[in-house]
Amino acid sequence: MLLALTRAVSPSIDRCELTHLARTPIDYARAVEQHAAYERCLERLGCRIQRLPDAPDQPDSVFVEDTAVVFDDIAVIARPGAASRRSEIEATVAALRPHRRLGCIQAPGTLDGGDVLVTPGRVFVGRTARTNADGARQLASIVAPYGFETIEVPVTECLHLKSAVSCLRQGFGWAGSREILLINPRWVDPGFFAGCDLIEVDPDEPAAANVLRIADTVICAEEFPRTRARLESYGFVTASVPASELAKAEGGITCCSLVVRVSRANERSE
Ligand code: CIR
Repeated sequence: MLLALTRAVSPSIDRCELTHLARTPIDYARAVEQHAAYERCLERLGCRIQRLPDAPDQPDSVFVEDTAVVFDDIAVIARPGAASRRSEIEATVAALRPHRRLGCIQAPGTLDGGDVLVTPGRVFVGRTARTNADGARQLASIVAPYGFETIEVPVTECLHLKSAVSCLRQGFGWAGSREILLINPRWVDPGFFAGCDLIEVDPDEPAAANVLRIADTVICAEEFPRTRARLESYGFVTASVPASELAKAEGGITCCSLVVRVSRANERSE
């Protein structure tokens, strides 16, 4: 069973952190509607939604992805690079504790979940304004015992690594078990992903690389139809959700959930 942790859009979203975008007005009601459509899409694809408690005073709290990285055997609680976001982790700790052993990134390390791309056996960590060398090193040592090699990837043109590259398929690619990634090669150097098959976003849709794979379906932002059509031409099953309002807060499709594979035993004990 897949559990998707989500969190309501905060009414203070207009005070969100911004790094690469200029501040433009966010239509709160529309953002709430779009977020509800996102949750419905996750449900349709088989996820059970668990909403974390509302956090009206935490402008960026809808972007739960940044608060943790979930593996099959452990979850790593992040230490967000933006100080304004650090208190968001408490709700994530409480929600993940029943399902995973927890590791934690400690000061002076910083790490945002949006900077971590997990593939079988390899974890790519974006080195950004949010994730520092110490945070990346701590993550590497927490996950090494579980068989993961960690690869640091410099990212400069966008907020997070996963703004520039995300997973389309894990483990069962076109050539045996190669990974297939969706990438904007202008935002991150494809050379770091040797051994993976890469599909590029449409050049007119630079922000389209952030997609979320649930089971066999790739959820894309409605605003990027060309990249979605490109994925379908490669045989991917896709779904789309409107994501224009949260994009003004520099959020994408992966950012609004933390997906946790939950065992039936845990399901019963909840
Ligand atoms: C921030 O700057 O932290 C938020 N305004 C956007 C975070 C988006 N999260 C993500 O890409 N994982």
